[in-house]
Amino acid sequence: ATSATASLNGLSKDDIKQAIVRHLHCSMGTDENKANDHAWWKAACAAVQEQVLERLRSTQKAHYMNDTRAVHYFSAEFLMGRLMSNNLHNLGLYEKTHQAMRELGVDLTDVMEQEPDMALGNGGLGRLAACFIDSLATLDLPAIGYGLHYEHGLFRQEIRSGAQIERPDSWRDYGNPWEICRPESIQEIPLYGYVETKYGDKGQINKEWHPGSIVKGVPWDIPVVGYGGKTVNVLRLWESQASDYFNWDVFNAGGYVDAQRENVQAETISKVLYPNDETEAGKELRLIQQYFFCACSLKDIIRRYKRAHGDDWSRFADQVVIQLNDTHPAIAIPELIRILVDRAGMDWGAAWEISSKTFAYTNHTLLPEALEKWPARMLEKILPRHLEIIYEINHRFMRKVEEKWPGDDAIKRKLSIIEESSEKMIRMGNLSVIGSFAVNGVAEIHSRLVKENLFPEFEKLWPGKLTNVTNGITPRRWLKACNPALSKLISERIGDKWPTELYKLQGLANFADDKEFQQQFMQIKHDNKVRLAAEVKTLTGVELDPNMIFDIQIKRLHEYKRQHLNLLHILALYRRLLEDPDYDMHPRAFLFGAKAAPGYKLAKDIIYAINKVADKINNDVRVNHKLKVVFLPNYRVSLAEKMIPAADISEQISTAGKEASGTGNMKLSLNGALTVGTLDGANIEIAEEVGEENIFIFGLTVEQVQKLHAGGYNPYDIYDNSREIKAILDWLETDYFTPGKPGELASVKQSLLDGGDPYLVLADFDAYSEAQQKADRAYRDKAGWARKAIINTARMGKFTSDRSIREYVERIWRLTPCHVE
Ligand code: 26Y
Repeated sequence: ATSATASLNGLSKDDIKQAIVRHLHCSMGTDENKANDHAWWKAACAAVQEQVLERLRSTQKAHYMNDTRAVHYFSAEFLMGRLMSNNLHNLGLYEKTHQAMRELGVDLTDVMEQEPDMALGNGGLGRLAACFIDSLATLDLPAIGYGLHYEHGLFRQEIRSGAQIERPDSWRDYGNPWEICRPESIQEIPLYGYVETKYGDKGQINKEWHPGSIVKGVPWDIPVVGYGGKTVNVLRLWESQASDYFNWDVFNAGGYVDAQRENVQAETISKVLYPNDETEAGKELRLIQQYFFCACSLKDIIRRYKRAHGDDWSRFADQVVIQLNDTHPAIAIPELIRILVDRAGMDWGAAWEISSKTFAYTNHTLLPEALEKWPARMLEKILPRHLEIIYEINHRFMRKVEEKWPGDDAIKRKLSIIEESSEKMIRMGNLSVIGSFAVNGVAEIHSRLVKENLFPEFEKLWPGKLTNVTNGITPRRWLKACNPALSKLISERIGDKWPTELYKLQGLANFADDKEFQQQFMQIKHDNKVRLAAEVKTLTGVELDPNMIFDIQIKRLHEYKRQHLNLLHILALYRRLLEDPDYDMHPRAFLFGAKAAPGYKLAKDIIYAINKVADKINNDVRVNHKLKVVFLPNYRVSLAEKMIPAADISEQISTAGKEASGTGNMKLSLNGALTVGTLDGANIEIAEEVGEENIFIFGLTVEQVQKLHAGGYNPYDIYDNSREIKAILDWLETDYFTPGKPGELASVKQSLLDGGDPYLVLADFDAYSEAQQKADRAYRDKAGWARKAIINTARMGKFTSDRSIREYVERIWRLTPCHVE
């Protein structure tokens, strides 16, 4: 066994073989001769799951016996991807299973391609949750992830004639072998209806919510295997079903209630993941989704707490900490208060004391359009009691604000949970800050901006409550599993402890100038490029020469992420090559992967423009030996795992101040890609780690961006004064890229001129072009580039999600590990 963990695992190759064949026979009802890859995959999963479930039982027993404090990670999204390879690696069974299957005449890598991605998330925030639960299990921390069991995850993207088409994602169509249904833990969740005020005999007021509708929450557990295979935590996802509950209140109250009554089609609640990120749609069903999974999860937590502590609530906040992944689960705050006040009969002060020591909140964005607000009217209809509770929280908070800033109504208006616009809105960010004991941003610069710009007065009210925890990624998935050749090379040089002690990678810096190591490192990169080129050929028909620079931008499509800046630069190169066939550049392939929110018109237009430009360039024999452009359809975790190991250049080019952190930037750099990036999010911290000679930083800083906007930025000034920019933008309006259909790409130009260029694409263009030229020159120095690439890998130790989790544990969660036998 090559891995350190493999020796910990008693299973032999023959045991694995037997288990797989047994499942082929007994679970799949087929045999070695008839089985196709899908059947092999299922049988192999079942064999692995046996191991997983045994460890799950020991873990749960250990947690129960120790009655440990645990973190409950509430997230509307968990972007898990595939689990097979990850579980095998974390159990230390990968090599043995690979051999076992080879002896059975099947190839494990082919078989693993059968697994659909678990795409229950949009992008960064959802993938972060997945990396975090991996680290929590690896660090033997008592933790549970809570979320929604969407029947359909993020849509599957097809590209037809260059345009994005959305198709439903069906990750469970043929059954998901990893999940376990737990009907014994079903919950009933109330919705709609009205609140009755009751007066007690001592003059006290009691509120009772008479719901108009009840839905059932059915939990599905996905085991989360820690590296080393000792702790197996769970991700518990709630599926909604119609309730057979007969609602007596509704029945007895008669006509009045009928008027209040609303029927949700219970099954629709967990049907589909909303494909928007960063723009809040304000849809009723989305609010119901949020409340549904929070209410189910809280009931689950309280049931478990009561099993150990009965009706004694005094230790609740010692045992339970709930992390809110953005404001999406913020409705859990009034829900807990409701349970404590209305159900447990606690007075407000005692309930607030508990609740405000239980919740902590992570902010992931400063973009105003991404800050969640719900119409008070909508809350009143769906969750009437919660609206009352929010008003009470706000009322008491406003008294505190009055004490601090007497008579200052402007500050009150700003800090209030309630926005008094034409339609009264509930600001979930404000609620989250007020209702939590800790608030964090996700990278240094982002946390500073949260403090200075988003919630400045909150910092004065509660000094120290706002902090930073820089994001991280799990090196198990994002290096060990996805880049096996590089992992092996690394282990040969520095030992095999790096997956859990990523700072050990700095040992590689000693070999940065070692010719043999450089050659091995770059050969692996080359082989990964060959493999990706084959995949690109299959998916798009485009042929890539692996000697080209592979320049990769993979992330959701957003104006602030500026895929169109990349596109403009590609057009500039194209034009330079047409004007001067000897234009000096190393051949380069630009690869994109991106999904656009289905309702985001300009984002879809940018995808269309990339595809049309790609078509033209790839078929233009004058340039296509030097320039290729590929848009890979249906970007997702499993595709990222193939693209990232093959990247030479990582595009991280958001407008400074807009990208909270980024995590793809870390994955690419870890795999030896060099970043072309702005001083934004975690790029700044990556630059600090790798040193300025190993990264291509360009563009406006946050302060310069603010100044430019304040001074009245006019993109026409740039357009009128730059021959190149003018030519490129005008080119987009012709029918050069869309023969016979001039104007099809005009919206991109339009957004950058009459649209005001809100993300300063034109303002950063020249600096970007220069940085790209530097990267091009640097690449031609083979040894120099190898050195830089090695240093990138060597300096990524900081960005393991284990480090992020340790910071959460020390500064926010205060957990102690619980070791499992
Ligand atoms: C309100 C709703 C429409 C919504 C849904 C999803 C709003 C936002 C999102 C997702 C946001 C997201 O993924 N943010 C990203 O979080 C990453 C992890 O912290 C960051 O690295 C990344 O910069 C940030 O854009």
